[in-house]
Amino acid sequence: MSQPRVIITAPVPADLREQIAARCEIIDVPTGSNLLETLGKEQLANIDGIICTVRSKFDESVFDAFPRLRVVSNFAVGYDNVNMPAATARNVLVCNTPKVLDGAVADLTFGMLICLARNMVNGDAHVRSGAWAGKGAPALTHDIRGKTLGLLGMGRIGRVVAETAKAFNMKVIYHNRTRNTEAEAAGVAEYRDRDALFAESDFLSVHIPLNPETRHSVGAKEFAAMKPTAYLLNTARGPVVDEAALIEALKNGTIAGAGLDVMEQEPLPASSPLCELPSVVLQAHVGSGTVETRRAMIDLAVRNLLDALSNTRPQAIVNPEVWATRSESINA
Ligand code: 8YV
Repeated sequence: MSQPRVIITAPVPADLREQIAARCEIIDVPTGSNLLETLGKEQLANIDGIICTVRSKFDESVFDAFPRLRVVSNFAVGYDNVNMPAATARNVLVCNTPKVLDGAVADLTFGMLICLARNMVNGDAHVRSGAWAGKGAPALTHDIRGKTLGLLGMGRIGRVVAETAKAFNMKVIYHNRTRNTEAEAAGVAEYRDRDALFAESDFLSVHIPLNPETRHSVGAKEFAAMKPTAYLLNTARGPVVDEAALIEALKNGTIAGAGLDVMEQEPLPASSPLCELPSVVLQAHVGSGTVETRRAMIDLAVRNLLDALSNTRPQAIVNPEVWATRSESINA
């Protein structure tokens, strides 16, 4: 039997690439390039699997071009780049990389939170410019201890952020579609309804996935409900926040500032009004961007791909119903 053919359009280290090459024929595609424009029709028709980043979009028309596709292994925990109903309807297994990045994303969330509360970006510029000698130290900033951190979303990442906040003696409140009674019982966070979450938080951190229901779900109404001294943090997905409304809220002083690792358009153009606002700390979608975490993510993504192609249940499946049908037909 011929080897499965797989597209690699994610950064795969040499040792893992060898593992794939031992069992599959590899077709390399530069990360983020349009698959349908890069590959010929015949090549597309013979692909069994793909390992990709969130920059590869899978809508109906893309799936239609891959009639043999059995697995999309996403090098990410988020899978908003994949039309899930379309994948499931075509029996394509979708895998992701949960858990291994929780700590790194929580750390970046806290890094931005402290940067904002202590005005560290401005502090750095103040020292570099020599203003310290002339004007003295910059204005006083604010404590984070004793303040309230509100988490919109209490999945795995939200939970690690909550635990981290406890080490800073913060009060943690959360809102989630389903209550996390385990986290509540462990004393990690108190539940609030959505309106109370926005009204009470000194820092409001977004940890929900992007889908049609959550797109722009944090907007003008939510900012108006927040304290004028409060900060927004987003390490989830840019389009969850209505960016135009956020820019307005920052300009008008409706809220005090924002820490953003994700934006509506990535890479963020330097011409964005966000780049002009001193109350904003910006990062380049690097929540999971540490050597250790990215290695753990790609280890898992490659394992997911190879398992799916050898009919072994992958560790992290987004649409287990596809696996159930597949294993039924294997065992029949
Ligand atoms: C990206 C992410 O995967 O995991 C996610 O959902 O958004 C990130 O960790 C990362 O940029 C690698 O592509």
